[in-house]
Amino acid sequence: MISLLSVFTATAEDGSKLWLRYQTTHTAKVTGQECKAAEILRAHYDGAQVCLRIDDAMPQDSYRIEGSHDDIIISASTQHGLLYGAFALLRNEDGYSAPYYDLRILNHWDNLDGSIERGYAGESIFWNDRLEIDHNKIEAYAMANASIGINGTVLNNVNASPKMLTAVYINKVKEIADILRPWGIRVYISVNFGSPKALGELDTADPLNRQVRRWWKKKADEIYKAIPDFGGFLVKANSEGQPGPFDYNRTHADGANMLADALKPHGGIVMWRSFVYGAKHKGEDRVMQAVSEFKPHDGEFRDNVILQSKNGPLDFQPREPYAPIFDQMKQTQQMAELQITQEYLGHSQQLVFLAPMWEEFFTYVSPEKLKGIAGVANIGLDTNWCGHHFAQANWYAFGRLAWNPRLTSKEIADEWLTQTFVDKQLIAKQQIPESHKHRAIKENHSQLVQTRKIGFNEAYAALLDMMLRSREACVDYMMPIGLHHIFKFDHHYGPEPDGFKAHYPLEWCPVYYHQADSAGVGFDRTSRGSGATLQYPEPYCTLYDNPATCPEEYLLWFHHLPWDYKMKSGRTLIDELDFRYQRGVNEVIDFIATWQQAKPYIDAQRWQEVNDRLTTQLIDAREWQVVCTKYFGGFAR
Ligand code: GCW
Repeated sequence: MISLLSVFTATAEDGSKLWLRYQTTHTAKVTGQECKAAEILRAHYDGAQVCLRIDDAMPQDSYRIEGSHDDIIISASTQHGLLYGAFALLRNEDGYSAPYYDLRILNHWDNLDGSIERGYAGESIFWNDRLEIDHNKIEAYAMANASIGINGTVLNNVNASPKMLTAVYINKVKEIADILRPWGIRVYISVNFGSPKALGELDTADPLNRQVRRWWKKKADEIYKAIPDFGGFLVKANSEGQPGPFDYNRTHADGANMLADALKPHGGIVMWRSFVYGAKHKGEDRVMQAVSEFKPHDGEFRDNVILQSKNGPLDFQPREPYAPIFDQMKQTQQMAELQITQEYLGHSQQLVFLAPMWEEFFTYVSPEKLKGIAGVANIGLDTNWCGHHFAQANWYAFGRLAWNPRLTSKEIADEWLTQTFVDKQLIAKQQIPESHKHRAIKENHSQLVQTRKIGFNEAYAALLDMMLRSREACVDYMMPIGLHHIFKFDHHYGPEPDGFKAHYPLEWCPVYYHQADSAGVGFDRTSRGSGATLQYPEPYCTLYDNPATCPEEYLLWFHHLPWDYKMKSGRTLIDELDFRYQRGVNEVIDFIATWQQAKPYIDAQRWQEVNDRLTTQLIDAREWQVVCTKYFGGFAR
């Protein structure tokens, strides 16, 4: 009898392998195309033979897997398609698959000194003061991305150093590009709009100035000479102090188009961010400013410009309504920017699976509206890459959703959990017959019931459930019923509902966002208030404008309501707030119990590390609850 404990409890693991915990088999004879896919399958596929075939007629990056376990054919039009097929085969998938988006891009907010803005998993894997590139690390990074279909990466922070465009750094970008290329990953960089001036080469960065235009063209030529398949630029302009076209009384379109013209001959693109506030429409409700600023320029952008907007109109809060800019820009190509790193969702201390949030976004913004997806990475030099073992699931989920935005959170969580925490391959290798397997699980289950209460299947189901509930739990214990941005300045970890204007600018100020007073709480964004509801098309405009029809999860985002306002539950608003804060805390307690019960099935190191963080998460959740219920209760009671 094979002990299931030894099957499921792998030897010490530190998370460094991510979801790629393949056995090394060397059993498969792999014929056809010699490429990365062949190497991977030769090392890790446990069937007898695989043929890799190029079929020019197939769409870019798509693949088809046919045949039986021991005699597989993978077809694709390129080696990258074959690679995606190889990883799919290792996930036990078959059939045809094609990516929904051509642009599946990670954004690294990595600074050239190695620090990472909003990074919670150590220093940058790309940059350090020594300018040393760790080839093995980058190769492992490439493989992980390729395994989930990510095909582009922006190597530096959107708050970009002009130095990125100097010869030294362009050379480094080339070095990284050369490592990533065989894995189907293109490099992009963030550029500082003021670079020609900041580098002391010109005395202006005016996008309509001829010398400036020539400077960017020459820069693009220089980059493409080193990196022929370079992807293009990502730009944060006239936002949070970054330079931009406004500095010269020009428009976003003037700025973006100048860069687009420089890249166009080489096939490059410009991803121009719409995350702007306080520059032109100072004083206007911050969530409305992107539309105010960009809508007048709809239709003015070149065809190689893509407007990149965050999923919500504010800033990556645990819950926001979708950003109406996705509806408003009708003649401009758009991308969504999701934040994988958990800036506002507990950093790498809290277990929060983000796929449900992104799934929610796609129910409002139809995937067809977008040209591509960008995700702000949560990757650093930490051994387990992401700080929290479960934060790896967010990187995974991002890639899978960029490949197929119709996948459900549950499907993704299931895939990830199986690959990351369960040793199915080991079971298969030991060839336990299906019937035997069930018996083994059952016998073991009854044994474990006495000591650990639940069997593997139940533990697995509970872990899956924990992942799927974790985002809603976070919303509950941080900011339920549409509350937002009541974080501590400036690290955004922990509550500060009394944070007020004297401390920092209005647009970052908790009291500005919740507007609590003795009369009630919430931000009036209705047609009678700031008018933000008017930026939404029907049916949302009408739905959101009326508290009776506004979904309760967005209620205080759009409405200022009295403390005794009657909620659907029958509770008053203040009681409902208390109820939800408590519910959030209860969920974390439940996650801890789930993790305890799953202990027999999880390797020791990862179990302990996750357990430590769950303990922190509970302390944090309680802090949110205590601070916020006390603060709001002070007005209400
Ligand atoms: O979410 C905010 C962050 C900043 C970030 C900015 C942005 C890179 O607090 O750290 O800067 O958004 O998205 O540009």
